[in-house]
Amino acid sequence: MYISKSFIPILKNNPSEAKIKSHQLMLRVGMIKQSSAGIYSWLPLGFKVMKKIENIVREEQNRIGVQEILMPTIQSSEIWKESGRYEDYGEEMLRIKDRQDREMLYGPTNEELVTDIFRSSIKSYKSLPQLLYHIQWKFRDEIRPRFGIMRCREFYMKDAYSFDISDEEALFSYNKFFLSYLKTFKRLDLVAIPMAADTGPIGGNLSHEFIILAETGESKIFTDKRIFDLNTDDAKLEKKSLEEMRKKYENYYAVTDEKFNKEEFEKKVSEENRLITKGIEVGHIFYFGDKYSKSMGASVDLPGGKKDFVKMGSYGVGVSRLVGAIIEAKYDEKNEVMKWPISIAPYDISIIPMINKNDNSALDKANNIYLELKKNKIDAIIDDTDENFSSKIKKMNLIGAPYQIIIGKQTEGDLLEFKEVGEESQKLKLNEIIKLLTEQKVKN
Ligand code: 5CA
Repeated sequence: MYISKSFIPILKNNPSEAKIKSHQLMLRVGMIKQSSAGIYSWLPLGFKVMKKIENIVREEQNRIGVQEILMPTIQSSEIWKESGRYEDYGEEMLRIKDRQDREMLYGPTNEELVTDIFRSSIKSYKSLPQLLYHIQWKFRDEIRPRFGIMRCREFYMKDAYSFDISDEEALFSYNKFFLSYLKTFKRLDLVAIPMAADTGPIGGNLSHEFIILAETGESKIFTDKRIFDLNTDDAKLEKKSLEEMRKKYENYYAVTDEKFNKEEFEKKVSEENRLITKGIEVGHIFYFGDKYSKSMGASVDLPGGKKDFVKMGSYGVGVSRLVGAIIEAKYDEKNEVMKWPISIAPYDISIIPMINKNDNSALDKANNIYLELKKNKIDAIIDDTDENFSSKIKKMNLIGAPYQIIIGKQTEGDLLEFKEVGEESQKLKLNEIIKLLTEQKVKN
């Protein structure tokens, strides 16, 4: 991409309405544009990052055997009346009437709709488990939308649903998602901690929020620091192994404020291991047994001829929120430097030529490098404008490609000034840069 042709509307200064750094950067660098309170358009840079996050989330869902579907955003009120949530959901639900005066709504979540899909086709325990997911826009008429896309009204979510024959099997499904979430967030270069949490309007009595630490987060958390040292390396996609993995995490105290108990915290966690801080909820998983299957009549035939209601769970990832959460974790606000993890960066590398009047040699060189990178599937952004060098650097630091090639005084022959953002620059040949980036991309 050439800066001169791009739609990346960068602002000179931080927008005053943004209170947290992710919101500041996203507006500053033109990733999003507000269209009304809590509703945003995604511009090329923001959209590109979100799509890459979506893809990682999708790959990790597929890896544990969840099947992708796509349900609509607009739902009929009837199924919500069956479950009893039409009234319970309250003002957060956007209610709409169609021309026949039928009550419709913009889905805030999909337990009812997916249960309706399930019950129309699956009749026997032999077809279980069923694991389904979709990635779709949701609408919640939040009373106080804030912090840009972090708490907005229209947002992009991956929501998955599991259907099982028994509690035991359902917990196996729950644990698969537990592991899958840890792996997903790790690929996004985030440390997300599973914390015991309240279930709110979704229901049930088992639930974990996946939280990343951030001063600007809205969730207050109480945890044992040692939970940060755990990993999932030895977990296999088998019942026993997954149980052990979850136990390993649950051994350490980690709760959100709704579940906080001071006495228990102080008893279980020695003083030097206590951490009380704030975080951002990027995922949330729930087990609620037959809450929806019973009220909506979703049952299957059991082996002995009897019938029973299926046991269900639901599993959400805030795909659009993750864009902001990653910025909160990675953006150096003081120096105005963003470094996206290579797995989701809008561009792999930026090329910054120092262009002098009446001399096109730096731009020509930059162009050739750009084409060579493209041939090698490395996505570069090149600043072909005639702005001064320091504003070019500033701009690229905000856009946040994790690597830079600077073509200026330091460039001698085929040795290029190459820099990983935040590190010292070094002199490398183009083929060495290609090799390094290709390795990084494969690894991530
Ligand atoms: N049906 C369940 C699981 S699929 C559900 O809706 N869970 S949830 O309410 O916890 O939402 C899942 C994730 O969506 C949250 O963890 C959060 O990351 C994201 N999310 C929820 N509300 C908002 C919002 N107002 N703005 C941005 N992201 C949100």
